[in-house]
Amino acid sequence: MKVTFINPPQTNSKYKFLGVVAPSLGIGYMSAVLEENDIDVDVIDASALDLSYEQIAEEIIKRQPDIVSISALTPTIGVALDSADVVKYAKPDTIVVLGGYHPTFEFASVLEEESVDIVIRGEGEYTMLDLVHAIEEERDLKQVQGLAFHDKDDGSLVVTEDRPIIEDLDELPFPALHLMPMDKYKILNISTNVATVITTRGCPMQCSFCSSAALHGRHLRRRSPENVVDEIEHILNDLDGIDTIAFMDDTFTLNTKFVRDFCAEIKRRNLNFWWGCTSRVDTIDTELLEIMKDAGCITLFFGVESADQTALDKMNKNITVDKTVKAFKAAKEVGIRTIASCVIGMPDDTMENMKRTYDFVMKLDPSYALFSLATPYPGTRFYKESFEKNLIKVKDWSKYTLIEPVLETVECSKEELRSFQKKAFLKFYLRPGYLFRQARMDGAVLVKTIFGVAKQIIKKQTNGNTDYNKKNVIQSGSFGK
Ligand code: B12
Ligand code: SF4
Repeated sequence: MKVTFINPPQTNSKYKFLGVVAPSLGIGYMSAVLEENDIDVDVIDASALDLSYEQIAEEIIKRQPDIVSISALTPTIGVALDSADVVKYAKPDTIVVLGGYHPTFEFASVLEEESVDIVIRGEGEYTMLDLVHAIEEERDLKQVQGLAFHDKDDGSLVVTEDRPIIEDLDELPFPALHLMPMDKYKILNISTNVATVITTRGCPMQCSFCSSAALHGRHLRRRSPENVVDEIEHILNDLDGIDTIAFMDDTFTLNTKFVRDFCAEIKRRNLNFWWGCTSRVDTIDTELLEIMKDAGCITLFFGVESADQTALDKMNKNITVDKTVKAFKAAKEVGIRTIASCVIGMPDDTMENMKRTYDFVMKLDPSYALFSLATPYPGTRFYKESFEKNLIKVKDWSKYTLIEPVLETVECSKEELRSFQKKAFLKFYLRPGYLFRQARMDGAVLVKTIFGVAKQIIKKQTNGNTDYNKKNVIQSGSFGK
Protein backbone atom coordinates (compact mmCIF):
# COMPACT_ATOMS: atom_id res chain seq x y z
CA MET A 1 0.00 0.00 0.00
CA LYS A 2 1.44 3.37 -1.00
CA VAL A 3 0.57 6.60 0.82
CA THR A 4 1.28 10.08 -0.54
CA PHE A 5 0.89 13.15 1.69
CA ILE A 6 0.08 16.49 0.09
CA ASN A 7 0.74 19.86 1.64
CA PRO A 8 -1.53 21.92 -0.64
CA PRO A 9 -0.37 24.99 -2.56
CA GLN A 10 -0.11 28.15 -0.47
CA THR A 11 -2.17 30.70 -2.28
CA ASN A 12 -2.92 33.24 0.40
CA SER A 13 -1.83 34.17 3.97
CA LYS A 14 0.59 36.79 5.09
CA TYR A 15 3.23 34.09 5.22
CA LYS A 16 3.18 33.80 1.45
CA PHE A 17 3.87 37.50 1.19
CA LEU A 18 6.45 37.27 3.96
CA GLY A 19 8.06 34.46 2.03
CA VAL A 20 7.79 32.05 4.97
CA VAL A 21 7.68 28.46 3.73
CA ALA A 22 8.28 25.87 6.43
CA PRO A 23 8.04 22.07 6.40
CA SER A 24 4.84 20.60 7.80
CA LEU A 25 5.93 18.83 10.96
CA GLY A 26 2.53 17.12 11.16
CA ILE A 27 3.14 15.44 7.77
CA GLY A 28 6.75 14.78 8.83
CA TYR A 29 5.66 12.90 11.97
CA MET A 30 2.93 10.91 10.23
CA SER A 31 5.28 9.90 7.38
CA ALA A 32 7.95 8.85 9.88
CA VAL A 33 5.50 6.60 11.75
CA LEU A 34 4.35 4.98 8.49
CA GLU A 35 7.97 4.51 7.34
CA GLU A 36 8.85 2.93 10.68
CA ASN A 37 6.06 0.42 9.99
CA ASP A 38 7.39 -0.42 6.51
CA ILE A 39 4.67 1.42 4.63
CA ASP A 40 5.69 3.01 1.33
CA VAL A 41 5.24 6.75 1.84
CA ASP A 42 6.18 9.97 0.09
CA VAL A 43 5.33 13.68 0.29
CA ILE A 44 4.30 16.30 -2.26
CA ASP A 45 4.89 19.70 -0.70
CA ALA A 46 2.98 21.70 -3.29
CA SER A 47 3.37 24.82 -1.18
CA ALA A 48 7.17 24.72 -1.00
CA LEU A 49 7.55 23.58 -4.62
CA ASP A 50 4.93 26.11 -5.77
CA LEU A 51 3.20 23.41 -7.81
CA SER A 52 0.18 24.12 -9.97
CA TYR A 53 -2.76 21.70 -9.93
CA GLU A 54 -1.54 20.37 -13.26
CA GLN A 55 1.79 19.49 -11.70
CA ILE A 56 0.07 17.88 -8.70
CA ALA A 57 -1.92 15.71 -11.12
CA GLU A 58 1.28 14.76 -12.94
CA GLU A 59 2.91 13.77 -9.66
CA ILE A 60 -0.06 11.57 -8.73
CA ILE A 61 0.04 9.82 -12.09
CA LYS A 62 3.80 9.29 -11.70
CA ARG A 63 3.68 8.09 -8.07
CA GLN A 64 0.47 5.96 -8.28
CA PRO A 65 -0.49 6.12 -4.57
CA ASP A 66 -3.33 4.02 -3.11
CA ILE A 67 -4.08 6.63 -0.43
CA VAL A 68 -3.56 10.39 -0.69
CA SER A 69 -3.62 12.32 2.60
CA ILE A 70 -4.09 16.06 2.34
CA SER A 71 -3.44 18.54 5.14
CA ALA A 72 -5.68 21.57 5.67
CA LEU A 73 -5.77 24.64 7.86
CA THR A 74 -8.86 26.84 7.75
CA PRO A 75 -7.52 29.25 5.10
CA THR A 76 -6.17 26.36 3.03
CA ILE A 77 -9.31 24.19 3.04
CA GLY A 78 -10.30 25.50 -0.41
CA VAL A 79 -6.96 24.59 -2.00
CA ALA A 80 -6.95 21.27 -0.11
CA LEU A 81 -10.38 20.38 -1.55
CA ASP A 82 -9.34 21.46 -5.03
CA SER A 83 -6.25 19.27 -4.67
CA ALA A 84 -8.56 16.39 -3.66
CA ASP A 85 -10.60 16.91 -6.86
CA VAL A 86 -7.44 16.90 -8.95
CA VAL A 87 -6.19 13.69 -7.28
CA LYS A 88 -9.50 11.93 -7.97
CA TYR A 89 -9.42 13.12 -11.55
CA ALA A 90 -5.83 11.96 -12.07
CA LYS A 91 -6.36 8.58 -10.37
CA PRO A 92 -10.05 7.93 -9.58
CA ASP A 93 -9.51 4.84 -7.42
CA THR A 94 -7.33 6.73 -4.90
CA ILE A 95 -8.66 6.86 -1.34
CA VAL A 96 -8.56 10.54 -0.42
CA VAL A 97 -8.10 11.42 3.26
CA LEU A 98 -8.16 14.92 4.72
CA GLY A 99 -6.73 15.87 8.11
CA GLY A 100 -5.43 18.80 10.15
CA TYR A 101 -7.05 21.72 11.95
CA HIS A 102 -9.95 22.52 9.65
CA PRO A 103 -11.14 18.98 8.80
CA THR A 104 -10.92 17.99 12.48
CA PHE A 105 -13.56 20.53 13.47
CA GLU A 106 -15.48 20.85 10.21
CA PHE A 107 -15.50 17.19 9.19
CA ALA A 108 -19.21 17.17 8.29
CA SER A 109 -18.96 19.98 5.73
CA VAL A 110 -15.62 18.66 4.39
CA LEU A 111 -17.19 15.23 3.82
CA GLU A 112 -19.93 16.82 1.73
CA GLU A 113 -17.28 17.15 -0.98
CA GLU A 114 -17.42 14.20 -3.34
CA SER A 115 -13.66 13.86 -3.64
CA VAL A 116 -13.10 13.34 0.09
CA ASP A 117 -13.51 9.76 1.31
CA ILE A 118 -12.35 10.00 4.92
CA VAL A 119 -11.48 12.68 7.48
CA ILE A 120 -8.96 12.02 10.24
CA ARG A 121 -9.83 13.97 13.38
CA GLY A 122 -7.07 15.15 15.74
CA GLU A 123 -3.54 13.76 15.92
CA GLY A 124 -2.84 11.78 12.79
CA GLU A 125 0.13 9.47 13.46
CA TYR A 126 -1.55 6.36 14.82
CA THR A 127 -4.93 6.96 13.14
CA MET A 128 -3.19 7.04 9.76
CA LEU A 129 -1.27 3.86 10.58
CA ASP A 130 -4.38 2.07 11.81
CA LEU A 131 -6.31 3.25 8.75
CA VAL A 132 -3.70 1.90 6.31
CA HIS A 133 -3.69 -1.47 8.09
CA ALA A 134 -7.50 -1.55 8.22
CA ILE A 135 -7.73 -0.89 4.47
CA GLU A 136 -5.06 -3.51 3.71
CA GLU A 137 -6.80 -6.08 5.90
CA GLU A 138 -10.27 -5.03 4.67
CA ARG A 139 -11.35 -4.39 8.26
CA ASP A 140 -14.48 -2.40 9.12
CA LEU A 141 -13.43 1.28 9.30
CA LYS A 142 -16.00 1.85 12.05
CA GLN A 143 -13.51 0.13 14.38
CA VAL A 144 -10.75 2.67 13.57
CA GLN A 145 -10.63 5.45 16.17
CA GLY A 146 -10.44 9.10 15.09
CA LEU A 147 -12.25 8.90 11.72
CA ALA A 148 -15.30 10.44 10.08
CA PHE A 149 -16.76 9.20 6.78
CA HIS A 150 -20.03 8.40 5.06
CA ASP A 151 -21.35 4.90 5.46
CA LYS A 152 -21.04 2.96 2.17
CA ASP A 153 -24.46 1.36 2.54
CA ASP A 154 -26.81 4.08 3.74
CA GLY A 155 -24.72 7.23 3.25
CA SER A 156 -25.06 8.25 6.91
CA LEU A 157 -22.27 10.17 8.62
CA VAL A 158 -20.11 7.87 10.74
CA VAL A 159 -17.96 9.44 13.45
CA THR A 160 -15.83 6.80 15.15
CA GLU A 161 -14.66 6.90 18.75
CA ASP A 162 -12.03 9.58 19.56
CA ARG A 163 -8.45 8.33 19.55
CA PRO A 164 -6.65 8.95 22.85
CA ILE A 165 -3.90 11.57 22.58
CA ILE A 166 -0.29 10.41 22.34
CA GLU A 167 0.95 10.62 25.93
CA ASP A 168 4.61 9.81 25.43
CA LEU A 169 5.93 12.05 22.65
CA ASP A 170 9.40 10.50 23.00
CA GLU A 171 8.01 7.30 21.49
CA LEU A 172 7.51 9.08 18.13
CA PRO A 173 10.25 8.94 15.52
CA PHE A 174 11.73 12.28 14.38
CA PRO A 175 9.83 13.93 11.48
CA ALA A 176 10.77 12.40 8.11
CA LEU A 177 12.40 15.58 6.78
CA HIS A 178 14.30 13.52 4.20
CA LEU A 179 10.99 13.22 2.30
CA MET A 180 10.64 17.03 2.14
CA PRO A 181 12.23 19.46 -0.32
CA MET A 182 14.47 20.94 2.40
CA ASP A 183 16.22 23.34 -0.01
CA LYS A 184 12.88 25.05 -0.74
CA TYR A 185 12.08 26.25 2.77
CA LYS A 186 12.48 30.00 3.14
CA ILE A 187 12.01 32.98 5.36
CA LEU A 188 11.59 36.35 3.68
CA ASN A 189 12.16 34.52 0.40
CA ILE A 190 15.76 33.92 1.42
CA SER A 191 16.80 30.27 1.52
CA THR A 192 17.17 29.55 5.14
CA ASN A 193 19.51 27.85 7.46
CA VAL A 194 16.59 27.39 9.88
CA ALA A 195 14.92 24.09 10.82
CA THR A 196 11.70 23.80 12.84
CA VAL A 197 11.21 21.58 15.88
CA ILE A 198 8.30 21.07 18.26
CA THR A 199 8.81 19.92 21.86
CA THR A 200 5.28 19.92 23.29
CA ARG A 201 1.66 19.35 22.34
CA GLY A 202 -1.35 20.79 24.14
CA CYS A 203 -1.71 23.92 26.25
CA PRO A 204 -3.37 24.26 29.65
CA MET A 205 -4.16 27.96 29.07
CA GLN A 206 -7.08 27.68 26.63
CA CYS A 207 -7.18 31.25 25.27
CA SER A 208 -10.56 31.74 23.62
CA PHE A 209 -9.21 32.27 20.08
CA CYS A 210 -6.58 29.49 19.95
CA SER A 211 -7.11 26.53 17.61
CA SER A 212 -3.98 24.82 18.67
CA ALA A 213 -5.19 24.32 22.23
CA ALA A 214 -8.56 23.23 20.79
CA LEU A 215 -6.97 20.46 18.69
CA HIS A 216 -4.14 19.28 20.94
CA GLY A 217 -6.13 19.67 24.18
CA ARG A 218 -5.53 21.16 27.62
CA HIS A 219 -3.17 18.47 28.73
CA LEU A 220 0.43 19.50 28.09
CA ARG A 221 2.62 16.70 26.81
CA ARG A 222 6.34 17.29 26.68
CA ARG A 223 9.27 15.51 25.11
CA SER A 224 12.29 14.92 27.32
CA PRO A 225 15.14 17.44 26.91
CA GLU A 226 17.44 14.54 25.83
CA ASN A 227 15.03 13.49 23.08
CA VAL A 228 14.74 17.09 21.80
CA VAL A 229 18.51 17.58 21.82
CA ASP A 230 18.96 14.22 20.03
CA GLU A 231 16.74 15.57 17.25
CA ILE A 232 18.73 18.80 17.14
CA GLU A 233 21.99 16.87 16.90
CA HIS A 234 20.51 14.83 14.05
CA ILE A 235 19.44 18.04 12.24
CA LEU A 236 22.80 19.77 12.73
CA ASN A 237 24.76 16.70 11.63
CA ASP A 238 22.61 15.37 8.81
CA LEU A 239 20.95 18.37 7.16
CA ASP A 240 23.11 20.65 5.06
CA GLY A 241 23.94 24.10 6.42
CA ILE A 242 21.37 24.33 9.25
CA ASP A 243 22.63 26.47 12.12
CA THR A 244 19.36 27.85 13.55
CA ILE A 245 16.38 26.09 15.12
CA ALA A 246 12.91 27.67 15.44
CA PHE A 247 10.79 26.05 18.15
CA MET A 248 7.20 26.09 16.93
CA ASP A 249 5.62 25.07 20.25
CA ASP A 250 2.55 26.82 21.53
CA THR A 251 4.66 28.00 24.47
CA PHE A 252 8.20 26.65 24.57
CA THR A 253 8.91 28.20 27.97
CA LEU A 254 5.79 26.89 29.73
CA ASN A 255 7.84 24.72 32.06
CA THR A 256 10.93 26.37 33.56
CA LYS A 257 12.53 23.08 34.57
CA PHE A 258 12.31 21.79 31.00
CA VAL A 259 13.97 24.97 29.68
CA ARG A 260 16.79 24.76 32.24
CA ASP A 261 17.39 21.05 31.56
CA PHE A 262 17.26 21.63 27.82
CA CYS A 263 19.83 24.45 28.01
CA ALA A 264 22.05 22.34 30.29
CA GLU A 265 21.88 19.46 27.80
CA ILE A 266 22.94 21.75 24.94
CA LYS A 267 25.90 22.96 26.97
CA ARG A 268 26.80 19.42 28.10
CA ARG A 269 26.92 18.24 24.48
CA ASN A 270 28.77 21.39 23.49
CA LEU A 271 26.38 22.20 20.65
CA ASN A 272 26.60 25.58 18.96
CA PHE A 273 23.54 26.86 17.14
CA TRP A 274 21.12 29.80 17.28
CA TRP A 275 17.53 29.30 18.32
CA GLY A 276 14.30 31.17 18.80
CA CYS A 277 11.13 30.13 20.58
CA THR A 278 7.62 31.05 21.60
CA SER A 279 7.01 32.25 25.14
CA ARG A 280 4.45 33.69 27.51
CA VAL A 281 5.26 36.81 29.49
CA ASP A 282 4.42 35.04 32.75
CA THR A 283 6.84 32.16 32.22
CA ILE A 284 10.23 33.90 32.12
CA ASP A 285 12.48 36.10 34.24
CA THR A 286 15.93 37.63 33.80
CA GLU A 287 17.72 34.64 35.29
CA LEU A 288 16.03 32.16 32.95
CA LEU A 289 16.62 34.40 29.94
CA GLU A 290 20.33 34.58 30.78
CA ILE A 291 20.53 30.78 30.82
CA MET A 292 18.65 30.66 27.50
CA LYS A 293 20.88 33.28 25.90
CA ASP A 294 23.97 31.43 27.05
CA ALA A 295 22.60 28.31 25.30
CA GLY A 296 22.10 30.19 21.99
CA CYS A 297 18.61 31.74 22.23
CA ILE A 298 18.37 34.85 20.07
CA THR A 299 14.63 35.48 19.61
CA LEU A 300 11.47 35.26 21.74
CA PHE A 301 7.93 35.42 20.38
CA PHE A 302 5.35 36.77 22.85
CA GLY A 303 1.55 36.93 22.53
CA VAL A 304 1.00 40.47 23.84
CA GLU A 305 -2.50 40.56 22.34
CA SER A 306 -3.85 43.76 23.94
CA ALA A 307 -3.07 46.65 26.27
CA ASP A 308 -6.52 46.39 27.75
CA GLN A 309 -6.74 44.16 30.83
CA THR A 310 -10.48 43.58 30.40
CA ALA A 311 -9.89 42.44 26.81
CA LEU A 312 -7.09 40.11 27.96
CA ASP A 313 -9.37 38.63 30.59
CA LYS A 314 -12.17 38.12 28.08
CA MET A 315 -9.75 36.21 25.84
CA ASN A 316 -8.86 34.08 28.87
CA LYS A 317 -5.25 35.03 28.21
CA ASN A 318 -4.37 34.88 31.90
CA ILE A 319 -1.62 37.49 31.75
CA THR A 320 -1.38 41.02 33.10
CA VAL A 321 -0.24 44.11 31.23
CA ASP A 322 2.30 44.65 33.99
CA LYS A 323 3.88 41.20 33.40
CA THR A 324 4.17 42.03 29.69
CA VAL A 325 6.11 45.20 30.46
CA LYS A 326 8.46 43.29 32.78
CA ALA A 327 9.05 40.48 30.27
CA PHE A 328 10.03 42.87 27.45
CA LYS A 329 12.29 44.81 29.81
CA ALA A 330 14.01 41.59 30.90
CA ALA A 331 14.54 40.43 27.30
CA LYS A 332 16.02 43.79 26.38
CA GLU A 333 18.38 43.76 29.37
CA VAL A 334 19.59 40.28 28.49
CA GLY A 335 19.86 41.17 24.78
CA ILE A 336 17.38 38.76 23.16
CA ARG A 337 15.30 39.94 20.18
CA THR A 338 11.54 40.10 20.79
CA ILE A 339 8.50 39.68 18.55
CA ALA A 340 5.29 41.20 19.93
CA SER A 341 2.14 39.66 18.50
CA CYS A 342 -1.13 41.58 18.99
CA VAL A 343 -4.69 40.89 18.07
CA ILE A 344 -6.88 43.76 16.92
CA GLY A 345 -10.58 43.78 16.15
CA MET A 346 -11.93 41.55 18.91
CA PRO A 347 -15.73 42.11 19.07
CA ASP A 348 -15.55 44.58 21.99
CA ASP A 349 -12.58 46.53 20.59
CA THR A 350 -13.07 50.25 20.14
CA MET A 351 -10.83 52.45 18.03
CA GLU A 352 -9.51 53.90 21.25
CA ASN A 353 -8.41 50.65 22.84
CA MET A 354 -6.83 49.46 19.57
CA LYS A 355 -4.81 52.70 19.53
CA ARG A 356 -3.88 52.04 23.14
CA THR A 357 -2.62 48.59 22.16
CA TYR A 358 -0.56 50.13 19.36
CA ASP A 359 0.95 52.76 21.72
CA PHE A 360 1.65 50.04 24.25
CA VAL A 361 3.57 48.01 21.67
CA MET A 362 5.61 51.10 20.78
CA LYS A 363 6.51 51.50 24.44
CA LEU A 364 7.49 47.85 24.75
CA ASP A 365 9.86 48.55 21.85
CA PRO A 366 10.06 45.00 20.45
CA SER A 367 12.44 44.03 17.63
CA TYR A 368 9.45 43.08 15.45
CA ALA A 369 5.66 43.42 15.81
CA LEU A 370 2.65 41.67 14.30
CA PHE A 371 -0.84 43.15 14.28
CA SER A 372 -3.21 40.31 13.42
CA LEU A 373 -6.93 40.75 12.87
CA ALA A 374 -9.12 38.77 15.24
CA THR A 375 -10.16 35.60 13.38
CA PRO A 376 -12.52 33.00 14.83
CA TYR A 377 -11.22 29.56 13.82
CA PRO A 378 -13.57 26.55 14.03
CA GLY A 379 -13.17 24.55 17.23
CA THR A 380 -12.43 27.60 19.40
CA ARG A 381 -14.64 29.26 21.99
CA PHE A 382 -14.23 32.50 20.05
CA TYR A 383 -15.74 30.84 16.95
CA LYS A 384 -18.65 29.40 18.91
CA GLU A 385 -19.46 32.77 20.52
CA SER A 386 -19.03 34.76 17.30
CA PHE A 387 -21.24 32.28 15.45
CA GLU A 388 -23.94 32.31 18.11
CA LYS A 389 -23.97 36.12 18.27
CA ASN A 390 -24.04 36.31 14.47
CA LEU A 391 -20.86 38.40 14.38
CA ILE A 392 -19.21 36.54 11.51
CA LYS A 393 -19.44 38.69 8.39
CA VAL A 394 -17.29 36.63 6.01
CA LYS A 395 -17.92 32.94 5.39
CA ASP A 396 -15.20 32.37 2.77
CA TRP A 397 -12.58 30.34 4.68
CA SER A 398 -9.77 31.44 2.35
CA LYS A 399 -10.05 34.88 3.96
CA TYR A 400 -9.26 33.52 7.44
CA THR A 401 -5.62 34.57 7.22
CA LEU A 402 -5.37 37.16 10.02
CA ILE A 403 -4.89 39.92 7.46
CA GLU A 404 -8.46 40.14 6.27
CA PRO A 405 -11.23 41.21 8.62
CA VAL A 406 -13.99 38.64 8.99
CA LEU A 407 -15.78 40.31 11.92
CA GLU A 408 -16.85 43.81 12.82
CA THR A 409 -16.41 45.24 16.31
CA VAL A 410 -18.87 47.22 18.43
CA GLU A 411 -17.46 50.33 16.84
CA CYS A 412 -15.38 49.50 13.75
CA SER A 413 -16.37 48.30 10.31
CA LYS A 414 -14.28 45.75 8.39
CA GLU A 415 -12.80 48.57 6.30
CA GLU A 416 -11.79 50.55 9.40
CA LEU A 417 -10.14 47.50 10.91
CA ARG A 418 -8.12 46.80 7.77
CA SER A 419 -7.11 50.43 7.52
CA PHE A 420 -6.06 50.47 11.18
CA GLN A 421 -3.97 47.34 10.63
CA LYS A 422 -2.23 48.84 7.59
CA LYS A 423 -1.40 52.01 9.48
CA ALA A 424 -0.13 50.07 12.49
CA PHE A 425 2.29 48.07 10.31
CA LEU A 426 3.42 51.18 8.43
CA LYS A 427 3.95 53.30 11.52
CA PHE A 428 5.82 50.56 13.32
CA TYR A 429 8.15 49.50 10.54
CA LEU A 430 8.81 52.78 8.77
CA ARG A 431 10.53 54.60 11.63
CA PRO A 432 14.01 55.66 10.54
CA GLY A 433 15.49 55.12 14.03
CA TYR A 434 13.96 51.64 14.19
CA LEU A 435 15.24 50.66 10.74
CA PHE A 436 18.72 51.88 11.60
CA ARG A 437 18.75 49.91 14.87
CA GLN A 438 17.49 46.69 13.25
CA ALA A 439 19.96 47.10 10.39
CA ARG A 440 22.76 47.21 12.93
CA MET A 441 21.40 44.18 14.73
CA ASP A 442 20.18 41.98 11.88
CA GLY A 443 21.92 43.32 8.78
CA ALA A 444 20.78 45.85 6.22
CA VAL A 445 19.66 43.21 3.69
CA LEU A 446 17.24 41.66 6.16
CA VAL A 447 15.78 45.01 7.10
CA LYS A 448 15.46 46.02 3.46
CA THR A 449 13.60 42.79 2.78
CA ILE A 450 11.31 43.21 5.79
CA PHE A 451 10.62 46.73 4.70
CA GLY A 452 9.68 45.60 1.17
CA VAL A 453 7.57 42.71 2.39
CA ALA A 454 5.79 44.83 5.02
CA LYS A 455 4.85 47.22 2.27
CA GLN A 456 3.50 44.34 0.24
CA ILE A 457 1.36 43.05 3.14
CA ILE A 458 -0.10 46.47 3.50
CA LYS A 459 -1.00 46.76 -0.17
CA LYS A 460 -2.10 43.24 -0.90
CA GLN A 461 -5.59 41.94 -0.34
CA THR A 462 -5.71 38.16 -0.40
CA ASN A 463 -7.94 36.84 -3.14
CA GLY A 464 -8.49 33.22 -2.24
CA ASN A 465 -7.17 30.76 -4.73
CA THR A 466 -7.79 32.68 -7.92
CA ASP A 467 -4.21 32.13 -9.03
CA TYR A 468 -4.90 28.40 -9.11
CA ASN A 469 -7.63 27.01 -11.26
CA LYS A 470 -8.28 23.32 -10.97
CA LYS A 471 -10.89 23.53 -13.74
CA ASN A 472 -8.14 24.29 -16.25
CA VAL A 473 -6.45 21.04 -15.28
CA ILE A 474 -9.58 18.95 -15.32
CA GLN A 475 -10.88 20.36 -18.58
CA SER A 476 -7.60 20.35 -20.49
CA GLY A 477 -6.29 17.01 -19.22
CA SER A 478 -2.98 18.39 -20.43
CA PHE A 479 -0.93 16.32 -18.03
CA GLY A 480 -1.10 13.26 -20.29
CA LYS A 481 -3.86 11.24 -18.70
C1 B12 B 1 4.58 25.98 12.29
C2 B12 B 1 3.27 26.70 12.03
C3 B12 B 1 3.15 27.42 10.86
C4 B12 B 1 4.28 27.49 9.82
C5 B12 B 1 4.34 26.25 8.95
C6 B12 B 1 3.00 25.61 8.66
C7 B12 B 1 3.15 24.20 8.18
N1 B12 B 1 3.63 24.00 6.98
O1 B12 B 1 2.83 23.27 8.92
C8 B12 B 1 3.94 28.80 9.08
C9 B12 B 1 4.70 29.91 9.75
C10 B12 B 1 4.22 28.83 7.58
C11 B12 B 1 2.45 28.94 9.41
C12 B12 B 1 1.60 29.75 8.71
C13 B12 B 1 0.26 29.91 9.02
N2 B12 B 1 -0.38 29.44 10.10
CO1 B12 B 1 0.42 28.25 11.36
N3 B12 B 1 1.09 27.26 12.78
C14 B12 B 1 2.22 26.65 12.97
C15 B12 B 1 2.24 26.02 14.39
C16 B12 B 1 2.91 27.03 15.33
C17 B12 B 1 2.89 24.68 14.55
C18 B12 B 1 2.38 23.59 13.58
C19 B12 B 1 3.06 22.30 13.90
O2 B12 B 1 4.08 21.98 13.32
N4 B12 B 1 2.52 21.54 14.85
C20 B12 B 1 3.08 20.25 15.24
C21 B12 B 1 2.38 19.11 14.50
C22 B12 B 1 2.94 17.78 14.97
O3 B12 B 1 1.02 19.16 14.81
P1 B12 B 1 -0.12 19.53 13.74
O4 B12 B 1 0.39 20.46 12.74
O5 B12 B 1 -1.31 19.89 14.50
O6 B12 B 1 -0.37 18.13 13.01
C23 B12 B 1 -1.06 17.06 13.63
C24 B12 B 1 -2.59 17.10 13.46
O7 B12 B 1 -3.10 18.37 13.20
C25 B12 B 1 -2.87 16.12 12.37
N5 B12 B 1 -2.73 16.56 10.97
C26 B12 B 1 -2.20 17.67 10.48
N6 B12 B 1 -2.21 17.66 9.14
C27 B12 B 1 -2.77 16.51 8.77
C28 B12 B 1 -3.01 15.97 7.51
C29 B12 B 1 -3.56 14.72 7.39
C30 B12 B 1 -3.83 14.17 6.06
C31 B12 B 1 -3.88 14.00 8.55
C32 B12 B 1 -4.45 12.67 8.42
C33 B12 B 1 -3.66 14.55 9.83
C34 B12 B 1 -3.09 15.79 9.92
O8 B12 B 1 -1.87 15.13 12.59
C35 B12 B 1 -0.64 15.81 12.90
C36 B12 B 1 0.26 14.91 13.71
O9 B12 B 1 -0.34 14.59 14.94
C37 B12 B 1 0.70 25.91 14.66
C38 B12 B 1 0.32 25.89 16.13
C39 B12 B 1 0.51 24.49 16.69
N7 B12 B 1 1.09 24.41 17.85
O10 B12 B 1 0.17 23.48 16.10
C40 B12 B 1 0.14 27.10 13.87
C41 B12 B 1 -1.22 26.98 13.26
C42 B12 B 1 -1.36 25.62 12.61
N8 B12 B 1 -1.21 28.00 12.23
C43 B12 B 1 -2.33 28.60 12.08
C44 B12 B 1 -2.58 29.62 11.14
C45 B12 B 1 -3.92 30.30 11.23
C46 B12 B 1 -1.63 29.98 10.20
C47 B12 B 1 -1.79 31.08 9.15
C48 B12 B 1 -3.12 31.14 8.44
C49 B12 B 1 -1.61 32.46 9.69
C50 B12 B 1 -0.78 32.70 10.86
N9 B12 B 1 -0.52 31.82 11.81
O11 B12 B 1 -0.40 33.78 11.00
C51 B12 B 1 -0.65 30.75 8.17
C52 B12 B 1 -1.21 29.99 6.98
C53 B12 B 1 -0.26 29.10 6.27
C54 B12 B 1 -0.80 28.68 4.95
N10 B12 B 1 -0.34 27.56 4.45
O12 B12 B 1 -1.63 29.30 4.34
C55 B12 B 1 -3.38 28.09 13.05
C56 B12 B 1 -4.36 27.17 12.33
C57 B12 B 1 -5.79 27.43 12.70
C58 B12 B 1 -6.73 26.89 11.70
N11 B12 B 1 -7.86 26.45 12.16
O13 B12 B 1 -6.50 26.88 10.53
C59 B12 B 1 -2.47 27.39 14.13
C60 B12 B 1 -3.11 26.21 14.85
C61 B12 B 1 -2.07 28.49 15.14
C62 B12 B 1 -3.13 28.81 16.18
N12 B12 B 1 -2.79 28.71 17.43
O14 B12 B 1 -4.25 29.16 15.91
N13 B12 B 1 2.10 28.21 10.50
S1 SF4 C 1 -2.61 31.30 22.57
FE1 SF4 C 1 -0.81 30.33 23.45
S2 SF4 C 1 -1.17 30.35 25.67
FE2 SF4 C 1 -3.14 30.72 24.70
S3 SF4 C 1 -4.09 28.68 24.54
FE3 SF4 C 1 -3.04 29.08 22.61
S4 SF4 C 1 -1.06 28.17 22.86
FE4 SF4 C 1 -1.92 28.36 24.92
